[in-house]
Amino acid sequence: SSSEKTFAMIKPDAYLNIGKIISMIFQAGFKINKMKMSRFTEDTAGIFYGEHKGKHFYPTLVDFVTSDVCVGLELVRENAILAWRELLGPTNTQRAKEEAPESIRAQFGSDGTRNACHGSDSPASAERELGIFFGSDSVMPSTSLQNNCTCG
Ligand code: YYY
Ligand code: MG
Repeated sequence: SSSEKTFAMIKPDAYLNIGKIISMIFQAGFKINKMKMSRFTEDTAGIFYGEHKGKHFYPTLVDFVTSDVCVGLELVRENAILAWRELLGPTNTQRAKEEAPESIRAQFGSDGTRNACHGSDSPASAERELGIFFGSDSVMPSTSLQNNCTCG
């Protein structure tokens, strides 16, 4: 089947482990098509995590994700969305440690909120999240820059 895109994001707690995480990404056969380091404003974090507004953990989540820089990546692979979520492991770090000790969240997360990385959960989420993090073509058309990495 054909290749798929997903949005992956290294959260502020995993910043120091970025090298190891990127190695795992290549090891798993992904191509990194885009990568950008940026800090969320509260407003943009609210849009990004809009589906969680009103939940008990929402304020903690927004505080955390705006606390420092994140590194967003556009990953390309066959079944990229599922494959990246598989590499992430369960949302809760403790559960990840028990059920998937090799996973990114097991190795680099620290609790239920500080869980090292994000991954889109569907093609629609991937499109939406990539648009939020990397911006839209109306400001800087992607054709004005080359994006043709052939490594990895
Ligand atoms: O998609 P995923 O990141 O695995 O989980 P979501 O249910 O979408 O939650 C987004 C984000 O919110 C999660 O990565 C950590 C945080 N969170 C939390 O702090 N407490 C919870 N009980 C559930 C989620
Ligand atoms: Mg989610």
